[in-house]
Amino acid sequence: MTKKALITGVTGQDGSYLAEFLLEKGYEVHGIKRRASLFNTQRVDHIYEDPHQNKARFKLHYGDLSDSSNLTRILSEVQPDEVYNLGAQSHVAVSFEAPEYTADVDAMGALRLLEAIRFLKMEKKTRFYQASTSELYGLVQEIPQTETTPFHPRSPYAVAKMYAYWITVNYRESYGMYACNGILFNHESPRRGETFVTRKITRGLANIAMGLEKCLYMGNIDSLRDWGHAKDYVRMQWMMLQQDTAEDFVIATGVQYSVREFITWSAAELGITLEFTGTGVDEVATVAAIKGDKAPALKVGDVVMRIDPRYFRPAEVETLLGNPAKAKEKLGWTPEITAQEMCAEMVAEDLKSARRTALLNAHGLSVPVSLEG
Ligand code: NDP
Ligand code: GDR
Repeated sequence: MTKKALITGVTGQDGSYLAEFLLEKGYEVHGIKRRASLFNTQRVDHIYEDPHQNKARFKLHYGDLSDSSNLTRILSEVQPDEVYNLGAQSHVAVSFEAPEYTADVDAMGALRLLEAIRFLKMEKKTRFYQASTSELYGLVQEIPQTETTPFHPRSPYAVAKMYAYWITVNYRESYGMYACNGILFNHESPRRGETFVTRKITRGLANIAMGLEKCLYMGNIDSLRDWGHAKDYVRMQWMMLQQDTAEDFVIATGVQYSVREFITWSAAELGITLEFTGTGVDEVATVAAIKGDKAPALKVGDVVMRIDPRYFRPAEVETLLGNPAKAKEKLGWTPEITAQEMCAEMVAEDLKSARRTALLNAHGLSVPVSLEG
């Protein structure tokens, strides 16, 4: 029998990699996409199959985590063996601007799915994965963080995700559901949203190298993160649903770097050596040397990064470092792609795209570049 999976957030970074992974494993994959005024399926267009063909194994449904009736109907129609709840307002800084919406989607959305599974009496059939997060640790109580480290969330996003974490545990304990949390540390890829810090840096520097932008404006570059590759992390999401009993796992690399280091690596991928001078809001990064021809628009002495306090958060998570020992020991999982390899892949993809835009511009086909975020 072909297994069926339902993915919320299928149009996002993780959703797209997970859909590819499950299709390769032979699953029939159903995804929930939101109605938008423009196409929002770019990350999954390459696996889209014409629904007019009987054999299509990848199917999209309109829906929203704020709409219980819609979620209940989709669950009832699809009858999935596995539900991956990846949908969320996932931007920490934005959650300070839209806290109520974030709570509705990120906290109540998880409850709506769990309750729909129970209402439909699918709790013995359907396994549930909740996309939990290292942001739960917030003001960290222990280094490195494990499955037993106490939580201290530091944003409306993290507080909402804390509700989702506990309601998942609660449905497991109350109704015997196979429901589990993956406590995932930051994971990135060329498909990462453009306003998260890694992608903002790789895309911004690639654009600057090609003369499409002048300068990167950053927030707290002293922030420390444990960055992995999304491809490695979606494999683990699936593994967590294949065990005999449901358990929660930390997924991390166990290595930590600063945002400043990520900027330095990204610049190095473009042949640029940066010099950081000044402190606090006056810190800048200047081009100290250039090798090769990847950054034709730059010269030594150009300032390519400044600090803009607009990107500081009302409460910051200064440091995160995970200990994935349980995942290694119980599931045999180890990440395969290092943060530096991932950075190189992201810069290469963003440089390709910047070159394409620069080429079009050179031929008079002016293409605006989005700079907000
Ligand atoms: P993305 O922001 O790339 O994707 C989020 C997805 O959720 C998108 O498909 C988005 O749709 C969808 N979505 C947003 N709001 C709603 C809504 N109201 N109803 C239904 N769907 C909605 O996130 P990632 O792929 O990076 O992350 C996946 C999940 O994992 C998220 O829950 C995130 O909070 C969590 N997480 C992520 C980590 C990371 O480092 N990436 C680490 C730990 C946890 P649209 O495309 O239309 O915007
Ligand atoms: P995070 O990711 O908040 O950890 O949440 P993000 O990449 O947004 O920030 C990481 C760190 O970089 C600092 N920073 C900046 N961040 C952004 N976005 N833009 C900037 O200009 C900037 N300058 C410095 C931030 O302050 C922060 O310390 C991500 C999301 O994917 C969540 O959904 C997920 O749960 C967690 O990772 C784990």
